Amino acid sequence: MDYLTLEYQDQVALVGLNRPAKRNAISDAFIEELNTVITEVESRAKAAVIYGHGPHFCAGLDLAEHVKKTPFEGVHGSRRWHEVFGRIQRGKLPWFGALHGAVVGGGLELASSVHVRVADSTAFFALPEGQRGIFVGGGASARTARLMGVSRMTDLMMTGRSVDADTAERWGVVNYVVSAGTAVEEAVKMAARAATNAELSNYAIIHALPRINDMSTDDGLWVESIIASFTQTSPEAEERLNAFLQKRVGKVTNPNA
Ligand code: 1HE
Repeated sequence: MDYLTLEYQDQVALVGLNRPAKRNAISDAFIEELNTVITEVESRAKAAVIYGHGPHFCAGLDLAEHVKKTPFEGVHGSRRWHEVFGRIQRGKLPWFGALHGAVVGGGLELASSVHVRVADSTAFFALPEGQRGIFVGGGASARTARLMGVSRMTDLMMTGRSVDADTAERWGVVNYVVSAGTAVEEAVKMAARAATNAELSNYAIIHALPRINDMSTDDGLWVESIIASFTQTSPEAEERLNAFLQKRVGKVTNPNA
């Protein structure tokens, strides 16, 4: 592989963006390799972690390649990013992002496609498309705006400013902030835990929550009831419910204890 590394720790796949000399900037060939790796990961793992090699998570779109494209090639490129990132967001597995350094432009769009984001204290977030004379094209207007809100995204794009990991956490862009250099380790622990959930529950979480979020309350509640009933009648749910009732598995932990 030219742009990615792939290894497994038990049921967790670790996917590393591996073009550090160009700050993991994403070219057309890079996105195709990511697409291939997603297929491979879905066939072998129960959860995945994506992270960046080198000093940054990802500097976004490969601007050297992009500058030579026609507008129509630009549309196709954007639509391909949508397809590939969509396979992460609405695929078979929970994905965890381990973020450090620059998480900018298309790098933030990639990070917005995963399900849980863990940033270390070196991470910073920006959408410099306005300054580059372009617009977001890898899903930020739909995904990143849903995380941080349209007003904050407008601010980032208008002013070109960067925000740190604590601000990103306050804005709902990242779920956890951890100390420098520990994001991968923490994300792998969380992914390993998620890998032990019922596969059907993980699938429902990934697919139902964002869709219900886009529905009216009334439609959302109806869909929720169908999924609740569908999951609870599975043999795996019966086994897991009985395991709790027979005290064979642990209780929910109390964070104040
Ligand atoms: C790149 C790219 C890139 C770095 N495309 N080559 N993204 C941006 O506008 C972010 C542009 N990048 C930066 O602001 C900085 O590179 C970083 C803050 C991310 C990192 O800084 P630093 O000092 O660690 O690295 P550097 O010296 O700036 O970059 C090292 C090399 O990577 C250098 O190439 P070199 O041949 O001179 O060594 C850079 O040119 C190259 N490089 N970033 C191509 N993005 C689907 S739509 C999505 C739209 C977007 O993503 S727009 C935002 C693009």
